[in-house]
Amino acid sequence: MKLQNIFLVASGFFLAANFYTFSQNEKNISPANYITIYQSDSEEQILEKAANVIPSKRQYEWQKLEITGFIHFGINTFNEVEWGQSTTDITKFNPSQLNTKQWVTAFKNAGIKLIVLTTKHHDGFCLWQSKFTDYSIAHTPYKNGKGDIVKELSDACREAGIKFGVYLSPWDMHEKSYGTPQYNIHFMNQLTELLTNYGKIYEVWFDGACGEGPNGKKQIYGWQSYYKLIRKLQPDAVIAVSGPDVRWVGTESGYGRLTEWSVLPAASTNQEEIAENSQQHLLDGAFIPHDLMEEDLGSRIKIKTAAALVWYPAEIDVSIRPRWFYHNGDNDLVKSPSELVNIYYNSVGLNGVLLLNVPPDKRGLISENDIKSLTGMNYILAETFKKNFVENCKAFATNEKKGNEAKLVLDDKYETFWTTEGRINTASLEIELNKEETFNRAMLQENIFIGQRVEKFHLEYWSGMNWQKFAEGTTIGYKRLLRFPAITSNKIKIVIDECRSNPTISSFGLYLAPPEISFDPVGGSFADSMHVQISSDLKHAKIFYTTDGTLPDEHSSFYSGKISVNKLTTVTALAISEDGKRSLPVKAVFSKAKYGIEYKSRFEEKYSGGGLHALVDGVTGSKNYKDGRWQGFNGSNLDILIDLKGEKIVKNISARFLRDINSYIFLPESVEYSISRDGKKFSTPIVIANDIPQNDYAALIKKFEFSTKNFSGRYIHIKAKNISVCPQWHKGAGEKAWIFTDEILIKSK
Ligand code: FUL
Repeated sequence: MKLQNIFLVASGFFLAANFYTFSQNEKNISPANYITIYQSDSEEQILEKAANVIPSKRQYEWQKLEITGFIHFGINTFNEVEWGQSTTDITKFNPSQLNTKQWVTAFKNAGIKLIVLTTKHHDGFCLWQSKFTDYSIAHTPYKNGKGDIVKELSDACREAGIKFGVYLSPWDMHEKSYGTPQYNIHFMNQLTELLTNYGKIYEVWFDGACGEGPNGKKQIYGWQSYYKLIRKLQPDAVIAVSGPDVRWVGTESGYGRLTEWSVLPAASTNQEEIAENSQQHLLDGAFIPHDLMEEDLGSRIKIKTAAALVWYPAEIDVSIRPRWFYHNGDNDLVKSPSELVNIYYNSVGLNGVLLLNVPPDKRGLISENDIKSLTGMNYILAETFKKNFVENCKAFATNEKKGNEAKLVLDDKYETFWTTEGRINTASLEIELNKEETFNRAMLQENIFIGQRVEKFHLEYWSGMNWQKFAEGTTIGYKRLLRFPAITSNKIKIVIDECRSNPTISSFGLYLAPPEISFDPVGGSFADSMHVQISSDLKHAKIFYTTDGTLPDEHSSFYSGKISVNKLTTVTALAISEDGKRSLPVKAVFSKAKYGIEYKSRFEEKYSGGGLHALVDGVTGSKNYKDGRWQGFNGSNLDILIDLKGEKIVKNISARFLRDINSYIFLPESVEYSISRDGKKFSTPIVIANDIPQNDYAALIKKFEFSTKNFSGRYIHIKAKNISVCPQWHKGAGEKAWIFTDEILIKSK
């Protein structure tokens, strides 16, 4: 049977029945979205069944999007909170420059193909003109109560050719009927508004979160009715997270599993129940598996004991900022382009779909830092994947099936694929490149129309003398991306080491990413002078740099060896590879110490802040503890001695500390200053106690400062008292607390 036929059969089949069971004695397993396992099935039969579970058409269309966008926007944006309250005053909602076209452009330029909007978050505030509540945009100053952001965004998406999806929080703190059967009607009414008034909807996102405490309201959600309604009104929409089509990957870090199966055991182990509900199972939750945070969801061990198997792929949701909603204090904490690229490799590159949240600010715009990171990410990915070195090369397989030859892996078409004759579970395919090429990224795709099958594979290159392994992995699924140090060769081999049935490989690619720059040291402080080394991961890339803060290009100084710096210097470097690809420019700051410093307590190497002179070099950090300027003390105090290099009258002194309790970084309890002429006899310490709350999640920098007239001497002893362990109310209760400091500022004469 030809592939297209299989897909038509498969998709038609889903539309018709959504479900298929086959008789116990049937040999050829028909592909289906859900396959029952019988107690009499042998392990081999179970594997064959697993290999034939396939996505529904809507699941497949969704998977192909690869990167999707999330927008958290609402009354929380204006109060700078993550979860509002049932009584939050909504009249503060008044974005002054709201422009959904700007949002869509920012997402589209980043390669994002679908946008999901928080139409109603847990606080119950609705971004559209809902007839079923007053707690909506209609009762805010925005456009004199005439605004409708669901409309504005869905229109902007349509115009830009971007798909649109809705997040509607099942948990509703404000709605009076919440906790009663009446709420299900209310929820369905709201769902109906969203699914009928705004054009085509491609994703409905049901959050599982509910913060009602032990005495809170308990809602029995009418999931099946919700699902039925969605299928009726928007049959192409996937239902995500608390829904049957798309599963939460289990973390909010942006990183999926190294082994990510889209074929999972269905939760119910009661065969009669499954049989009885055979037409219903996708609607009644029988599909929802166990603990989604578990590392292993779909291995052979897991499927062996399953009652049924279902296609249930992973979505990886993560925010470009530390939090889902916009907070002013997070502006320095926007993930960098390279952090986003890492997320891409660990989500899309691990058989998942990335759902990247970029929250608009109070103006109603996506802010500059976020756009810069998105643009940087897109630049790196577009440059990396623009040329596939194996396209139209020659391929030979150890075994190939007529109509599904090895060469189809290289034709840049997802639907065509290579497979073997018979159900074998190891095979290999050799590719002869047109000439020797240098590459450091690889991409593999399985044809998920047929199923997800590969359990283990590796890649080899021909060294001129023998085959050398250079990359390996477990599952492939829709897409697997691999990164490795650059290799130059003219022949490579894909080896499928273990497979659940005959492998079906759709596509393979080899690419060269733009060069990456590294500094040694990465930046930092020195006493007199310092040597700086710059390198690129690509051997033959040329490096250019500036030392005046401007952006380098190919006309800037050519880097030919170590640079020596003896004053505060910003070095910005750019690498250009042999094939003309440019790195993003990378900056490093080198600073000269103003005073001497001696440590009596030790900072952690990982957070050295730029070394032994960092606290007295005049350079401060941002609110991002990872910016290389912060020195971290884990569980211990900061205890230092500063040498002013001569007797001085100190008029003002302060030490800067960071609070970022998300990262276990607390302000010190107090900071003590004492002074001495000879470094032996010190004045009675002046103690500056912390006077601001620790239990606030917004990152903040605080100066522990004092001014005086009679503080003179040469040596200053500074001691900052760590709270030592995270407090009881904190998620890290009992674990070591950090203090982070970046600078001691001294005014003297
Ligand atoms: C969670 C919610 O509680 C957060 O506020 C956010 O919306 C995130 C995507 O899902 O469960």
